[in-house]
Amino acid sequence: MGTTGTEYGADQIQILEGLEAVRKRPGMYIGSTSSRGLHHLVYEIVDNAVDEALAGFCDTICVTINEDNSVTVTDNGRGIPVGINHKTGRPAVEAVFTVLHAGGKFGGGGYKVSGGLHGVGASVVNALSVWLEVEIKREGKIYKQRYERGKIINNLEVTGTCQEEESGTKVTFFPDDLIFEDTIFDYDTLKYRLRETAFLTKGLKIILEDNREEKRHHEFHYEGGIKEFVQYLNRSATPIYNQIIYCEGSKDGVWVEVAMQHNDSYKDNTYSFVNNITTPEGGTHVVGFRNALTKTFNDYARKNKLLKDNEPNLSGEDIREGLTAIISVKIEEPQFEGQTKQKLGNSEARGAVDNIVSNQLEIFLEQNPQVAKLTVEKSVLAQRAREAARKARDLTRRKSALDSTSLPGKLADCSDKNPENCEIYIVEGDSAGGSAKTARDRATQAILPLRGKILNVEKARLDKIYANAEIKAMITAFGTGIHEDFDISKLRYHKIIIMTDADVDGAHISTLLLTFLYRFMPELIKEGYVYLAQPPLYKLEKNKKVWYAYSDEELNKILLEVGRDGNNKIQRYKGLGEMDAEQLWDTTMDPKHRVLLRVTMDEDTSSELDLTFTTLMGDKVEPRREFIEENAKYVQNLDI
Ligand code: TTJ
Repeated sequence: MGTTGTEYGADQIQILEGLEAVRKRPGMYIGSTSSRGLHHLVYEIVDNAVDEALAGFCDTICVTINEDNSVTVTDNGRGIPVGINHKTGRPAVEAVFTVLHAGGKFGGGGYKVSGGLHGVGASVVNALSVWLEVEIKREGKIYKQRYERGKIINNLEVTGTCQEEESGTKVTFFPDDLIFEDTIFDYDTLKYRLRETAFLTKGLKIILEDNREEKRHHEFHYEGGIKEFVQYLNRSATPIYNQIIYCEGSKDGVWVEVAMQHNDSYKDNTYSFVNNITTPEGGTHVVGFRNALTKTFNDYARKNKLLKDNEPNLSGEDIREGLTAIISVKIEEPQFEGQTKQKLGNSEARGAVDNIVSNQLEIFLEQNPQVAKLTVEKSVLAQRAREAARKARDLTRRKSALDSTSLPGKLADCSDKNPENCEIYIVEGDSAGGSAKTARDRATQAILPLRGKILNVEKARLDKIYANAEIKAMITAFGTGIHEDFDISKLRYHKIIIMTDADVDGAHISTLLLTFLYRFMPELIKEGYVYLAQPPLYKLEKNKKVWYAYSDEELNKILLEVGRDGNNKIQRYKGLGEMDAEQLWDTTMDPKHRVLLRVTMDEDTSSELDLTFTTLMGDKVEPRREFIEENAKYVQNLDI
């Protein structure tokens, strides 16, 4: 057997056709060819190593972004088997990288390999890489094989020796720029996801390293697993008791782990995972959890006279007010449902989670009556506030203040009634609002001026939020309604553009507005309807010619071009109000010249995004300072 060159038999031809299909329709296998799909490549490889950790044979995984932007994933597991498969006559490892496993995650169909929960992705990653190399340490030998765009370049060969007891797998791949729109890995995206993976796999150490220009390094290792995840998510909040409630067990082939703790905020902050993959749309596991929580707390409250006979039951929403929870299930053959295949469908998961949480939570509450008392008291307050909010909403609904039949007085609406053509500018302050009203294209651009700082929805209960004038004006103008009435098909503008001053106050107002949209109308962000306007920072005039600069770098570039001398008068804009209508139109509102940033969210790391808002908008100063320090360099990246 030679070490290079490969003879192709019928099996190999079939394999090549399989991987060719992946290259033809990559979206079917990794969701998309955007940056999200690119990062999926890393998760697909890492998942294989995580499976080895779940099987109990590996405790450390290293992920390195190399100088050339290739990525290396190493584990200290048993090493992928290298023995010859009797059927194919080829080493087992070869099949891992060249045989496409049935279906593929995003195309539907099963995707499980022997014992592991993930681990189909390696051949997909191989197909979508310019090159991929695997190195395996096993039984004193080091084995290596290389592939290019999925094709075997050389047979598996022994390249050296290692300690007999040493073992592990190392995979390096270079993503294909013929496939991906962008092949540059983002360190933070990997950081958030790998931290989450480490939380979900207690005891596993994950090391992340960036060896490109800017060297970075993180280590994630949580002996407490999801209990530490809940602590981490609550680190900017104020818990109402110290304990983390924890339940685990297995029933009908479903392994269940739940951790939770209430804080003094008003929102439900529950994240659910199936086989370490986030399920933003929930599913049967979440239904089972909610059932158990509502039933157990009500039973306890009745039995211990925390609720009187004449008082109504607490609703699920009441009990989940201020709850931070992680629901993690592991299941051999998960069925995903819904449009985006992100909702767990297996009915056995509902029963398993319900049963395990009910039994263990009941015992926990008996043993920790103080936790039960504090939670029930908070839930009763939530119940009253919810009732008040409902009355306020009903009242305003009757007065039709929240539907678009009576638009807010401050809104200067556009004349075009086709939402696809229409934009609404949400503008800070009346004076900037005035300029914007003069400047706008009346046919398609509506202006809604807001006065001063808007309400911080992280710190207010529902009744207060719905009573807030600025928030009511936005809801009415958008036309979508809110809460159970929300209907995105009624949206009156397909661009919602936040326009604030290019200074610290402006950034704060933008964040408050985004927080409101993220918490109350996340669909608007998910569907890509929300934008940030980019007003210029400087105006430069010379010989009657005008330039605008949107950053300091841009200003310097322009100065280099036109020459810096006494004849140009540079003007620094302190706010939108300093621009006259014509300048505002030219620089910020004219669809032909303006720069708009679309606000997007990465659902793969949504727990991190949530934490960003809690940290930025919450009460605690220290986590906020840390967050800003840690992210100061990256805040120009307005992708939230
Ligand atoms: C499979 O069952 C027999 C013993 O070895 C098991 C196995 O394949 N383990 C394994 C796979 N450990 N690590 C991997 C792996 C690691 C990386 C980084 C990438 C891939 C594709 C697999």
